[in-house]
Amino acid sequence: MAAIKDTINSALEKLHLTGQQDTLAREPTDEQLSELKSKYEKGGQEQVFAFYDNLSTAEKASLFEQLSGFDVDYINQITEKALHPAKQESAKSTIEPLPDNATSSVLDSKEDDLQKWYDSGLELIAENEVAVVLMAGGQGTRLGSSAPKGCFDIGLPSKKSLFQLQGERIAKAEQLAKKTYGKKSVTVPWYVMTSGPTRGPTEKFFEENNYFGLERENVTIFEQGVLPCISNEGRILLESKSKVAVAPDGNGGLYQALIQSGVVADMGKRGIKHIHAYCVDNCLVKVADPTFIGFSASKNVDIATKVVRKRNAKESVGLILQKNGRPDVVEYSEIDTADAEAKDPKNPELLKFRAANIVNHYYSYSFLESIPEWARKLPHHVARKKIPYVNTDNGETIKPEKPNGIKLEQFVFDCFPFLTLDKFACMEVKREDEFSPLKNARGTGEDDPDTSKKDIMMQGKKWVEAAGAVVVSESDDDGVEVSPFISYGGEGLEFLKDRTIKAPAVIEKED
Ligand code: UD2
Repeated sequence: MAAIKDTINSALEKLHLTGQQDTLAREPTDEQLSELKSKYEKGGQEQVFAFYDNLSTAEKASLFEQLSGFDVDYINQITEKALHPAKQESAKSTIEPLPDNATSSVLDSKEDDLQKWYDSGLELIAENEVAVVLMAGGQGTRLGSSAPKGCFDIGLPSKKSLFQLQGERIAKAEQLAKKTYGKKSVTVPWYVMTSGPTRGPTEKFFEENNYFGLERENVTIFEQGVLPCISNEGRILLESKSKVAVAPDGNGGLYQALIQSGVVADMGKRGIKHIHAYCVDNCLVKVADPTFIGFSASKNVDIATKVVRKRNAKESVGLILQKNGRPDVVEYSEIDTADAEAKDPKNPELLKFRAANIVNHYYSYSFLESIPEWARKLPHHVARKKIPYVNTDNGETIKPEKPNGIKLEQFVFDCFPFLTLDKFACMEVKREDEFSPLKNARGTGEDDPDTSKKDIMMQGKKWVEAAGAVVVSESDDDGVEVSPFISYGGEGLEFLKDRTIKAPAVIEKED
């Protein structure tokens, strides 16, 4: 039998299959198979081999490869913690808003502080010390789109997608730094994290759009990991007789992925010191924001995060706060109502916890270098789901009516408590300038394509009016789209002084 397998494997090698997705997995030898089987049996997960003997050679090879990629003990350990969380800490963990010295607010910062942060951040970009990481592995379930969210056209006059807006803002930041600091060339590398379902379509979209004018070698698309879906009884579920049911491991999977994909190593080779990581669905995001980079670098922190004022107690945002004296975030899906609705004792008009997370984080390079020391300590959160699976007793595929299992995901902000408060900073920014997430399908009326489009058009209108132009429009909803190539944050629009602009309009040329 072993001889036949060797013949098959050498035949596969001769096929010279190229490309990651075409490489056929190799069928295991008998000893490889029995070694893996015993690991799963010891871990009480032997059901994943229920149909193995009747699979085709290719199916055996791909199931063997998939199962070899999992650490059964680690999966059992995180499953146990997820299904049977340790009793709540004896003293209910004390959550408090961040202390004033850990936060700064653009809303009430002095103009010269903001200018100082902007200038120093732009200089760091000019020194090629800044990189950008985009989290784009989420699937737009609530949006109702099957394509990756970054591809979404929110209906701007230019029809630009979120990815294009973000790519053009990077190009503009490079150009501003180059011009201001007289550099021959400036590069802000863009690392785009995708997941299994979003990788292919994202790569295709970037190719088709010629990387939005950026140099191909400065744009890296990498993939986050997956975790098996688990039954309510703690068993790994099969999606088919030859495939384990898996799901992306959450945006907290970013950290392992940054190491395993070689992104941190590449940043090191390029001399990167400051990293901006952000959420794909925020159409107003200031990618590689010089002010945020300068602010964070000046505080010499390992992590900084941008927040906006929470809209109301029910808004689906995490809350940046301190827990037991450490920076922390409580996700909207896990905060209890009393805390969400608590009022500020000094000002009952305001929510006590109002620093809303907007997935907009700064990291020092040295912090990302330390990922291997703590990545496995990052907790997993449980999402109870209806997960189609194969009944390993009779081979039947079941589409459950109610949640029959859990998906385990990590949250990107769960490493915040690994820091002491002096290595953490928080910058409050204006929601209208910096946060308009695309979460819901058109027509929802909140955080949907129409609110995204409107927020961009209103921002552009504010910019051109501040530059001295007059905007005329039939309806207040008509605004002005200003291309990122013309202005990053409202600067450089003097050429529009005394111009009359008929909205809706697009400003994409300096003529
Ligand atoms: C996120 C934040 C929440 C709040 C809200 C505001 C987390 C864990 N929660 O909630 O606190 O800030 O956004 O908009 O950050 N992603 C991946 N891989 C995954 C899952 C998500 O890359 O496996 C990316 C996703 O593409 C997006 C970002 O992470 O860029 C946030 O994901 P989401 O929109 O699903 O998170 P949401 O809205 O539940």
